[in-house]
Amino acid sequence: MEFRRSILVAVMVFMVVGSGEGQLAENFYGFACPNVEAIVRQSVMNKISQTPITIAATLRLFFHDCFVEGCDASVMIASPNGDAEKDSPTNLSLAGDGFDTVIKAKQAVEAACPNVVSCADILAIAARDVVALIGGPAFNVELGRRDGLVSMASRVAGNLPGPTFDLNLLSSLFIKNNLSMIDMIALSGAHTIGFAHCSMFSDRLYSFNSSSHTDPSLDPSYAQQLKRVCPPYVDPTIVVGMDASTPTAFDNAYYKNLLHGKGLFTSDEVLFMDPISRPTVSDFASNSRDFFSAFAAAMVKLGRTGVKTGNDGEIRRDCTAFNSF
Ligand code: HEM
Ligand SMILES: *[C@@H]1O[C@H](CO)[C@@H](O)[C@H](O)[C@H]1NC(C)=O
Ligand SMILES: *[C@@H]1O[C@H](CO)[C@@H](O)[C@H](O)[C@H]1NC(C)=O
Ligand SMILES: CC(=O)N[C@H]1CO[C@H](CO)[C@@H](O)[C@@H]1O
Repeated sequence: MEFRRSILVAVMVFMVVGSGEGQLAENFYGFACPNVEAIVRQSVMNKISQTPITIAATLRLFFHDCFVEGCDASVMIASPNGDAEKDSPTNLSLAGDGFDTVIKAKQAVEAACPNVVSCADILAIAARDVVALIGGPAFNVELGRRDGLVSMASRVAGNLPGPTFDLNLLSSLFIKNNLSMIDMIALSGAHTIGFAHCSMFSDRLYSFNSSSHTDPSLDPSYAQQLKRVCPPYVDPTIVVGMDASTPTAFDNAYYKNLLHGKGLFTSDEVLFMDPISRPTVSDFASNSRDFFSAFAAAMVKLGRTGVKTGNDGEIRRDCTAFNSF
């Protein structure tokens, strides 16, 4: 009787563990690769010390990965035919340093624990680390993602937001990914760091509408400043800091700027212009703790988007290529 009961308990424990297999967990690699987070962090720090651009590049790469096919490192795939996700025109501006961060961290992880940690998880850890390393919120990252088997340029369009989006377009795209309007406003705060090419906002300076060339929601002196850096027919490689006041700090200045007509994209400024999202922008502008906790919570939710777990997908050996090829 005792014997049979212990078998029953063992079977039940097995079932609980078995059904949890399909979920993300903070200690997912606790047995298989206990130091994975320390290894990635060290690799990310080395990379940042070589090129600080790594920080913004890695954070943006995570977002683009998650919104297309889910957080499954599909964005990392390199195709000899130039038709993978990262080859889409919307990716034109993804900085190479984000890709390099994941490739280097994967190499460091493989040296310690071969074939157990996914590229998708390494990107999620690296994106969390870059935020904390420049003074943003620190938070625990959920793990257990598997790498995807699909990466197609043709599947990017419609899944990533554009800089001219209004609140409805932004909200509906984020809601499609199980992210609320507050998550969307908090994640947009990622634009407190990083750079944008002039072409991303030049319509606001030179061709807004038939009665006004300049977007009237832009602060006039900020518009003048942007026109100086981005004259018509500017060199397409010229970039502008997206946070006009503290471009290299992860802080709530992004929201303070919006209050003063200094959001770089329409999709930034609209968060303050629209009365529905304005109260959240005002809160984040006056209370950086509220911004930090909302940002951390939204990053965890972003990291759950369309994930493959359990036996889905694969653990890629090389982040830029499917195992089967
Ligand atoms: C809400 C809708 C969003 C829109 C319309 C948008 C659009 C853009 C655009 C057009 C750029 C400039 C690209 C370039 O010219 O090089 C950019 C840069 C950037 N975005 Fe977003 N983005 C959005 C949300 C996000 C989110 C959710 C994150 C991350 C959590 C993010 C992180 C970044 C970062 C860090 C950069 C700077 C990249 C660099 O300096 O290399 N963005 N974004
Ligand atoms: C141009 O934009 C301004 C500010 O948004 C608006 O008031 C005006 O009606 C627009 N004009 C046209 C012709 O669309
Ligand atoms: C959103 O959540 C639902 C319910 O948990 C889930 O079935 C769906 O896959 C999620 N969508 C994304 C894009 O993660
Ligand atoms: C980083 C990266 O791979 N960028 C590519 C994005 O897509 C364009 C083509 O649309 C490529 O030229 C870039 O190399």
